[in-house]
Parts: sequence; C-alpha cells; structure tokens
Amino acid sequence: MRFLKLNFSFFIFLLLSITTLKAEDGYRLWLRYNPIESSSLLEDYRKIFQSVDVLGESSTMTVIREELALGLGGLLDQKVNFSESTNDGLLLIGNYNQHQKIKALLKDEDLKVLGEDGFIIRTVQLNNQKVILITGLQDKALLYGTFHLLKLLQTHQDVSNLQVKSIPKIKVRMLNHWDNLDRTVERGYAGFSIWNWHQLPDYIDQRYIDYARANASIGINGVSLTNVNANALILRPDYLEKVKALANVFRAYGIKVYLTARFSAPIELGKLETADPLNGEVQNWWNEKTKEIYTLIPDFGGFLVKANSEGQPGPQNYGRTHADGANLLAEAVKPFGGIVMWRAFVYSNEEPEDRHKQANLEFQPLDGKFKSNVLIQVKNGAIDFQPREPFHPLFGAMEQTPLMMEFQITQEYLGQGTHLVYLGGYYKEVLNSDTYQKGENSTVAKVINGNINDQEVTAMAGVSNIGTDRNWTSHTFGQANWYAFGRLAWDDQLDEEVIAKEWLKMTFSNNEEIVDTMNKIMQSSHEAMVNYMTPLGLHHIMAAGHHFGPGPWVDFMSRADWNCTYYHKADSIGVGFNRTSTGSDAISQYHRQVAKKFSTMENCPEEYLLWFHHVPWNRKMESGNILWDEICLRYQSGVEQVDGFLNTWNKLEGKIDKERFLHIKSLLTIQLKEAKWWRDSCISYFQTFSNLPIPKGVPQPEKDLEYYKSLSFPYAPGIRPRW
Ligand code: GCW
Repeated sequence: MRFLKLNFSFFIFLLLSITTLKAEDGYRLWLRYNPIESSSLLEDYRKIFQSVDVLGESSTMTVIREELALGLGGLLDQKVNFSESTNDGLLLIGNYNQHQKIKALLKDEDLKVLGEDGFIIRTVQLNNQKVILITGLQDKALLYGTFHLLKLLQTHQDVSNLQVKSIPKIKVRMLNHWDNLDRTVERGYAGFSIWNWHQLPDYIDQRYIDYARANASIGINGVSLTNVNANALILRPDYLEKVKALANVFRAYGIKVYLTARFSAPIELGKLETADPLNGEVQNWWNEKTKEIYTLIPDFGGFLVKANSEGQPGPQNYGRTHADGANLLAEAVKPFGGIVMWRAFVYSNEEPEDRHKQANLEFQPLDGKFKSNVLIQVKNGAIDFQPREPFHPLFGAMEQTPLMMEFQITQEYLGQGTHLVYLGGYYKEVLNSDTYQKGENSTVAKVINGNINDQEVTAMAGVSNIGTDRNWTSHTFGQANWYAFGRLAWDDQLDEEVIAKEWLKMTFSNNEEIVDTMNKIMQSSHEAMVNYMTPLGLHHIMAAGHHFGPGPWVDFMSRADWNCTYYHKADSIGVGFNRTSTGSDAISQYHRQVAKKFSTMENCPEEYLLWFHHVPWNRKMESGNILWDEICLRYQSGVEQVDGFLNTWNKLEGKIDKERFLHIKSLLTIQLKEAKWWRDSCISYFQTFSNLPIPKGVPQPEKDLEYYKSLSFPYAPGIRPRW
C-alpha cells in the first residue's frame, strides 16, 4: 500500500513536471498566472486577497469566479477563498445597479460616464476594513475590471491603494477572422481556422473558451467569424446553429458574434433571380434571414460586407451604390439593434484611376447617404496593409458617416508567420496622424472614436492572426500584436511601449533585464522590417499571390494594380509613384494642410517619399547620400538591425524557458536570412534601372537577379483560396 502511495505521488510529481515543462509552449498567452516568485510581494498580495466576494449570479459572474480561481489561485499559489458571508470580502466585485452594498460605497456621479463597459477599481473602507472594490454598470464591465486587477498582479504593481477608472474610447472592438468554412485561413500563418465547423455545434473545443478569455482580457467584444471573401453557406440554417453554439460560448465573456454577408446570398441560398438591393423580394429575403439569425442569437452583432471588390458581388452589379447595398442590410438588422460594417477596400481593374484614389472616389460622394447603423470600415492606408502607409485619405473626407478602422494583425505583407514585427507603434503612428478634418489635431483616432463628428457607434477591427498553432499566432511575438490591438481599441492614447512591457511581463517575466532586452527589440522591429522590405515609401513590391518575399519585378499579373511595377515605377531616371498634381494627384484627396506636406519632395517626410514622388536616383537625401545609395544603405541597415536582434536574443539563453527561447531564436534566424534575401534581390533589381554601383558598406548580392526571380512558393500558407 505504502509503495503504491509513493508510486502515486511520484506519478503526480512526474505529471506536474511534464505539464510545467510543456506549459511554456505559448498556449496560455499572457494569461499564464504562474506563482509570484518574490516572497515578500507574495506575502503582501496574500494578505490583501484573503477572501474574495463576488456578488450575484449570471454566466459572466461565473466566468469571473472561474478566472479568479485560476488567476488569483495561480499567482498566489493557493486556493482562493470565496467567502460565503457578504461581510468579509477583501476583494469585492459586484454590479453597481444590483447591490445595495456596493451602492453604499460610491456616489452615483462616479458611475455616470462608465457606459456599458467601463469599470472602477477602488480601495474603499468597508466595516473598518480596507477592501478592493470592482464595479461597473454591467457584468461584463466587472469582467474587464477583474482582468485589469489580475494584470496589476501579473505585472507586480502596488495594489494597496487603487483608484482606477477605465472607460473604452471605442464601442465595438472586434477581431475579423478571414476564416473559410473549409478551415483554411486567408492570409493566416498559424495553421488552420480554430472554428471546427464540422464538429460544431455539438463539440465545444476548450480553445473557444480560452480564446474568449484572452479577448475579454484585452477588452475585445466582437468577433466576425468568417472571411470577408464570403461564403453564403454560413447563412444556411445548419451553419447558423454552429454560429449559435459559438455565440453561446462567447456571451458570458461579453463578446458578440458578427457574420460576413455575401451580397449574392439571396440568389445562392434563397434561389431568387437577383440580389438587387432595391428589389422587394431581396429586401424581404434579408429581413427574414436576419430575423432567423436573431431568433437563434438574440445578441447577434450584425454584418460585415466586402462588396464589389476583388470579384465579390455587390450592389454595383445592379447599377446601385454602396449606400443602397449597406442600407438594405442596415434596415434588416435595425429592429434588433444590429450594425453593418461596409468595407471601403474597393478598387477595380477596369478603372484606370490610381488605386490609391478609388475608395475616396466611390465613397466620398455617398457621405450622408448611409443609415445611422452603418459604419464604413476603412483600412489604415489606401493601398493595402503595407509595411508602412500614410493614413487613408477617407479618414479626413467623410463628415456625416461613421468611419471605423481596419488594422491588419496578421502579417500578410510583414513577414507573415516568421518575422518578429511589433505593430503597437505602427498602429499608433496611424492613429496619431492628423487628418485636419476639423482643423489641426483632428487625428485619425479622434475621427474613429467619434470625437470629431458626433456619432452613436464607434468601432475598430483587427484582421486576426489566430490559428490552430499551439501558441495561437505562429510567432510568439505575434501574440503581442493581438494584445496591442485590443489595448489600443480600448484606449487609443496608450503608449506602445507601455503596452509592450505589460505584454512581456505577463508573457515572459517581470525581470527588468529580460523585459528591457525584449522591449528594445520590439520597439525597433517595425522600422527594421520597413528598412529591409520597403524603405523610403516603396510599397507593394512583394511576390505575387501569396505576398511572401520580394517580387519587385512582378509585371505579369492580369490586373495592372496587382503588379509591383505599377507601384514602384522604376526607370532610368528614378523610382516612386508620382501622386502629385503632375501625376495621379491622389494627394489632393487629403486635406490641404496634409496635401501641402506631401506634395513637394522637399516637405514630404522621407518615409513616404517614394509613395508620393518619382524621385531621381541621384537626388540628395537628408543624410547627404544620393537616393540610390540611401536605398541600398536602408536595406543594409534593416539586415543589420535583425542581426542585432538575434545577437541580443542569444543573450537571453538560460534566462527564459528553453522552449520559447529556441523557438524565437530559430525564427529570428529565418528572419535574418529573409532580410538578406529582400536586400539582395531588391538591390539587384533596382540596380538594373539606376545603373549605379552598390555603395560601400553594403555587400554585393549573394546570387544574381535571375536566381531571385526564379524562386517560387506554390504552397506558401495563407494564399487566397478560390471562393
Ligand atoms: O490585402 C488583400 C488580400 C486579400 C484580402 C483583401 C481584402 C480578404 O491580399 O487576401 O481578401 O485584401 O482585404 O479584402
């Protein structure tokens, strides 16, 4: 018996060590909740959280208790004492509207501006005891507050006297999945779709729950489940049952489900002859379909639509406008409080106009014609999620229509699943750009958060980088971009470095040296990538189709604006797209203050120079170098930066867990190899135009141009499937 007992405990020990070893595979994201290592801090925290009183019953309150059991229990390395009595909670959580005990602790004014999601965390006196109170007006706000408190502990903050009030600046903070029903993910680099449509609705994967926890922890409250290149099947009754099952999981976490609506669904599913938005039968079909959805999912968020873009059907097929199309769906969801997010990512091959201008040309004249529950979803820039883009001119051009942001979290053009590129700073760069819509300081952030034009709904979307990979995002640092997106959707004023450090502390360690080392890499990673891919405003010079790797020579695609030569326009004189009044005049779509800055080579910030100007190879740059030399040197500095990242990373050996250390080291090694590939192939290619020697300090390309052109990647992940 004794032997058995011993063996049993040994077995448990073994199991535990295996699970702890395995535990650092990245699955737990930033919600690791490992025990606090500093014993004095642990003691302090244990004293403060002797007991926890969570008031009220609802699915969200249950989730709060579960998260505290996991989080507080893990961090304090002890079982959480959920007090039975309502008097002895040292952490007290409850809805302000529902509990007299909480009402008595605060004034109504304190709660006034909180809205649905805002929360208060405050140290108060209750029965002569210091108590930490978390409250808000809805249960989901308490969940946000709970995650906030757990974050304070995870990042070792002093919690002895808390005065926190946090209110999101944006109402709808959502992820857009580009997930197909066959589980491939368009522009996804982390495996397959996490939605197992075949096993839904019966099988609920633990991943759905952990996904919801992660999202709720950063304030994400909406999920569009399916690709914008939409499949009408998702609206079929059996698929709607599957959607309902997911919605049922997400509800307790404050997350609403949205679907992409294929504009031709009335034909494909409803067997109608047309999808004309002004046709009565079509309107009726959408109204009935929407009713059906709301019967299954009463809190359904609404529709996201890509129409008349890249082959997707839309109202223009029937001679109608985007407003006609959007309003058709807006009418259908309106009685249920739903919204329509209509994408502005439109361009057409038949249209000879610079692609940069097409969204403004189609949408600006429709300003004021959309129903109030329509938002126009605008990508951060006018071309397409490039390593760096100036902000989209539409942000400054629509005064009567709510605009929402679409960022890309998945790194389609930014090194995909293998490059370490932290996007917090890039998102901020766009949000802080001044549109001058209503005079100086009309930043993009203020346009989308409703500060500039009064609007009811505000929203921000991020195209998800999540897949079935054990660590969710392929590159562990891809998690940081998911995290940063959520944090900035909550508060666009947050500093990218603060966000990065929060994430690092929770994901890796609170050790200052480790955090500083990794943070330095993160903060310069975006600029490094711009340098080794598209310096000085070059853009869309990626290989065709999969967009993996360089392809500035691509000139064979069926559509002019799918060719790289369309974007860089290199010739014997220079390189770059002239978008001034002597060229496509795209600059005139910006407010004149902005246009003034971009329109001359002298005033244009160098990071956008080749975006807006065709610049002679021998033009003197700020550094004193001629353009050609500067391009080469930028490519080289990008490579050197990545080399530096790898060296710095190597210093972390033995300081963090081996599994993630090696994983990231290998990926940085690939990144270095690919940065050199970018440098060598782009320099070789552009040299055929500049006819100038490669400057000192930049090595000769390893292979000849023909070699780089010959590379092909037929099975690169994330390629756009046929739809
Ligand atoms: O960037 C392009 C992508 C397409 C994508 C499209 C869009 C979903 O290459 O794969 O399709 O943008 O945003 O609609």
